[in-house]
Amino acid sequence: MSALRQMVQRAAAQAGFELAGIAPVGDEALPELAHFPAWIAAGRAGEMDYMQARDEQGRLRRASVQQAFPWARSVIVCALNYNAPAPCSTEDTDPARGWISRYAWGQKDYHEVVMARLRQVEAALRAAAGEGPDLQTRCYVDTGPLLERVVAAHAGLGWLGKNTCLIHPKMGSWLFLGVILTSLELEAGAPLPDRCGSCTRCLDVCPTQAFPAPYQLDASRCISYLTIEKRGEIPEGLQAGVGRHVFGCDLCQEVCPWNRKAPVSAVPELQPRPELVNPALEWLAGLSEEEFRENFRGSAVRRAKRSGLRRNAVVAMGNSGDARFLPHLERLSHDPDPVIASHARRARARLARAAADPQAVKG
Ligand code: B12
Repeated sequence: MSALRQMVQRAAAQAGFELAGIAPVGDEALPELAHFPAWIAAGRAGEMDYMQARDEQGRLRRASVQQAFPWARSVIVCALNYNAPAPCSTEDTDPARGWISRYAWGQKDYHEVVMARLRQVEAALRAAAGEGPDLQTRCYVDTGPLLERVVAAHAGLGWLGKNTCLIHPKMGSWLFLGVILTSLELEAGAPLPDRCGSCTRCLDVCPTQAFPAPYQLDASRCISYLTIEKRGEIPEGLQAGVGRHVFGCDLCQEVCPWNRKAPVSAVPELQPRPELVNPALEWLAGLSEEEFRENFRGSAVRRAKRSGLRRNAVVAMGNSGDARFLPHLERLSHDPDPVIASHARRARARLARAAADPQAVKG
């Protein structure tokens, strides 16, 4: 058992993962999953319907790894560092530019980058375990019906922080996770202690008050959800809070003391494309369908679609306090896309108010 465990650790390191561990799959071993049904019932998932998938018995699939994967005995969890040597949105100065989240700056979509490495670990495991007819394995990055951070914590990869992110004492939280479910009973790791202490920086910094309490995120208010997952209108009351975040948001991680000394990633496919770090809002709002396709081919940013990215750039212009955007917003308020047009009208009104009363922008 421990020989296989060591082999998994070695294979993960060879594949380029910084951290790897093994978690059990039983409900009692993963007590945090018990919060999931209440989280769904409270509407925290917003319009992310896939989070509410149920099995034939009507049980939420994500509430139990054991029920979703009855054949599984263990789950291998691997983490890949995506930190980049580039500024944070908290160091922002130029009002004409917005912020794409750090995780999407890379040359390639992280799903592919992590999955390719997981497959290497899976192949090594299958070879070492002896390919029997009963051996089952399944790899996921994001898309499986399981809470990757919960299993990562129980594999000993870090603790679940007050911002709900997995935090490692040396690596911080700029980590992608990937999992390999297996029918093999492997020796599990032990969880690390919670080191958030009395710190509340992540909770206090959130401009949309997305944390109803420490360790809980109301995803329906999270800027990441509003700018990536939410289609159509961003609720009017949250538009100002989105600031100049045009794809995802890193604020609750940028202020985390555990990220101060986080090492930089050496993964070639995750090195930042300079044009995606703090991009010009005018560029994003003006992207044609073809330019969007060309610029974001193979990039995680594609998920927002052109319409979503332009909508977000328009909202950001309205929050910029930069009166030079007024004529752009006037033009965009007649855009053929009704979502762009309605957001541009509101953004223009916000910006005009701010231009008339600059003090209001600061508040
Ligand atoms: C849906 C999703 C989102 C949603 C919802 C996020 C969320 N917190 O749930 C949105 C779009 C908002 C989002 C945002 C981000 N995401 Co995301 N996301 C996911 C996804 C696909 C599912 C997450 C999930 O199941 N959430 C369900 C809720 C219930 O989980 P939770 O909030 O962690 O809840 C736990 C605790 O809060 C606690 N809890 C909940 N209620 C209560 C109540 C009480 C009383 C208590 C004590 C505790 C408690 O227990 C819960 C577990 O049951 C995962 C991949 C996966 N399959 O796991 C990636 C994932 C979590 N995301 C990831 C990333 C990188 C991000 C962003 C950083 C991207 C960005 N910069 O914009 C942000 C971070 C925002 C944040 N603070 O979480 C990484 C996280 C890596 C890490 N180090 O933690 C993952 C693992 C993807 C990956 N493969 O790497 N994401």
